[in-house]
Amino acid sequence: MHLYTYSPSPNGKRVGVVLKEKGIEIATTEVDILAGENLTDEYRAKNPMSRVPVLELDNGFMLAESIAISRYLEGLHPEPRLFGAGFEEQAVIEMWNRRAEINFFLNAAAAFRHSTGIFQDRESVCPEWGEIAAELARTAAEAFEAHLAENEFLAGDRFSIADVTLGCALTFARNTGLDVLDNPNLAAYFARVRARPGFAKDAS
Ligand SMILES: N[C@@H](CCC(=O)N[C@@H](CS)C(=O)NCC(=O)O)C(=O)O
Repeated sequence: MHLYTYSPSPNGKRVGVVLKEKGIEIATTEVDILAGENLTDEYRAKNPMSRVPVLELDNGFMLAESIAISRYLEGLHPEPRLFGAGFEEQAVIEMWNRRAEINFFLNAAAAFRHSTGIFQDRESVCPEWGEIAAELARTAAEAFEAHLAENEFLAGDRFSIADVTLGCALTFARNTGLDVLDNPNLAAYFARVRARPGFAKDAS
């Protein structure tokens, strides 16, 4: 297997956290998305969406999407179980992962991309959309804040892939100036998540 990623990016981090949690090491090529290395024909042949990360499997198949990659890694290395054990637990984890990704992570990313224009070489930029997305991310953070008053992790008392997503998204939001850690339950949760082996220093 070979991983193509940009480790500092939030989706690069999601896979990085999963690898660390499971104690897996994979040969890795860093693709500098800031320098546009993901926009070349050579990279697009690996992923037509031109995004990182991509996991090249031993049979040559190019597996993109950080959650798909994480599921594949869980298949190879089941412990610790990040996607849940039975169908009921798996369904609850899936629900929280999608909420973390769709309601918070994607809005935090849009807020950054559209308020800074960092990728104006490859996409249209709409600063007003950046402001709206930041507001949507803050609203989502309030829903997580209420849920975390009663729960240690998103899907209950066990760390899961949903926490990998929200932990990486909160790190990204904090690093890009979207402050939602004034929510006390969310701040305490963030500290718990970042104490995990997967979030050790170089994954942050
Ligand atoms: N849904 C994809 C999203 C991948 C994605 O958006 N990756 C970002 C880095 S976090 C990227 O490659 N950005 C480069 C660009 O937009 O040109 C996943 O989960 O892997």
